[in-house]
Amino acid sequence: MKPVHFLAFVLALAVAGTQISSARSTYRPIALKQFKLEKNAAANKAGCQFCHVNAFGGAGWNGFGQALKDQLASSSGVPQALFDLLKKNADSDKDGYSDVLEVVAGTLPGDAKSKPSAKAADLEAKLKKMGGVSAFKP
Ligand SMILES: [Ca+2]
Repeated sequence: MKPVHFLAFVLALAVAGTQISSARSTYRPIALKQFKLEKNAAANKAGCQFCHVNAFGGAGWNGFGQALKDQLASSSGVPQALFDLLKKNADSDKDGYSDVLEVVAGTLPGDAKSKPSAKAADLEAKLKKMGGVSAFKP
């Protein structure tokens, strides 16, 4: 590879890296803080797969990510959209646990393979103790 080609390659990688990290730096910290996700929670460790199919983000959203994209059209800003989405009490990945209960458990609401080990009734009791879905209000 000629030095000029190598330089172009490195530059392309840097631009791609910036684009990939831009969504992460915009949405991910908001969701982690708003959803009070602990560092060891599956949802925290999963990185971009909280919403994206791909671990590094980009096109391809899971059920929760697609629902968030749709919600962003009618909510004002990301935090409000996240809250409005949880209030719908939907089960984006159809694993039997609503998105809000998965947030309480720290699992991925858009990945049916990631689901809480606790019973839904126990998670609902925990959510109620937290003040209900309002615990995730921005
Ligand atoms: Ca679910």
